[in-house]
Amino acid sequence: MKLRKLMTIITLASLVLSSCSPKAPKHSAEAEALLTRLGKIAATGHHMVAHQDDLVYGTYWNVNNDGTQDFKRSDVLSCAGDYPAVVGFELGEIELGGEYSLDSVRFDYIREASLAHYNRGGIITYSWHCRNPLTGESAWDVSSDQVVKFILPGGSEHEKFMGWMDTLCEWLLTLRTEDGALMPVIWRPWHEHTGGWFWWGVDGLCTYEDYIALWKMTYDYMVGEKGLDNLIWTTSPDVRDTLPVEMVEASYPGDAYVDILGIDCYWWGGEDVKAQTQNYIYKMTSSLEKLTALGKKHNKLIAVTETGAEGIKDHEFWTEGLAASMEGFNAIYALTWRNASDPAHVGHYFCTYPGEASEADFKAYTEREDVLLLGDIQEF
Ligand code: BMA
Repeated sequence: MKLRKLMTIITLASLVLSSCSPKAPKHSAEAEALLTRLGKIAATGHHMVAHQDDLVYGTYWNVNNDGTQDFKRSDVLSCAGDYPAVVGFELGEIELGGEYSLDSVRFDYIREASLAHYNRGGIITYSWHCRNPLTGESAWDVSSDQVVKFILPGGSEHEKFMGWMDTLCEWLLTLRTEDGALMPVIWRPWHEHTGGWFWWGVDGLCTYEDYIALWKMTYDYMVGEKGLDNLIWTTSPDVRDTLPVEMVEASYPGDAYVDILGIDCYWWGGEDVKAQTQNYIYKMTSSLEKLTALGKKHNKLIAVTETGAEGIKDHEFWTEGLAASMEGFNAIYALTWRNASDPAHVGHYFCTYPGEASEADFKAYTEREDVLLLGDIQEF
């Protein structure tokens, strides 16, 4: 009798405990539906084409000077005949409360373009190169290794930073679909934290504990305080030479705070472009192998949250580099970075555009069965 009573107490206690430690972030019905959709895509082993800022500018155009602002133009559409399935936008400097992002895109246009893409059946992801709250300089200002400490509760910049968070959240709360629901978004804060180039990097700029505290504070404020349960929380460490798993695990906020495990992995430099592509394939495949194992361990989807080759020196990068790297994995998308349009960033493009040397190869890549453009994901 006594033993049975004890067993009942233990069972009840473990039930209470497990309900206290959720295995995923809190989600609205729309966010949950997006996750289900992403899970179905993952199961096919196919991956979605994704491009940063695709609907607001391209190498030779910018919606600022476009006249119509109907968000129909896209370098991917011009070259592949359809939009990317996933479009990324950058919210850097939203925290300052101004009209323009750090890349000179009006936040109003980001909202409208996001909703236009969502209404076409597409998927949206946001990154945030948040300014350094200690100095007011850019996200790349790493002059202090105390910034994260200063903005955590009790820190001297906590209030100021929470004001920034509030400004960000108020803007995100305006992302309403026609029926009034918050548009679901793949949300990728505090990215490339395995590096030492953003003030939140764990490579010398903040401790693992402080990084985790920053992530949880961000989550608790956005979801708990502001009710932004439309976000799909996504980590995106830089892979460096190959994914630094120990670093990634040591800075992991926990299953209750993360939905997707991503990686940022680029093709960089080198005279011998084909050798560089082989190096890229190694970085991608070795990292994706490790990410797959982490995904299984934590029961999370995986993605390539940023990739590409600046200036696309290897004109077969798409089929020989990217497609070859993604094959055999279940990463849901590969997001190529932006095609900058301003004169200060000539050559800063990561996707093709009409007349660019890798255009034909890009088209061939998007025509592969395992590569999904916007039209291809409508069945999911
Ligand atoms: C970087 C570069 C910058 C840009 C930033 C945020 O990788 O493209 O020019 O300001 O992303 O979009």
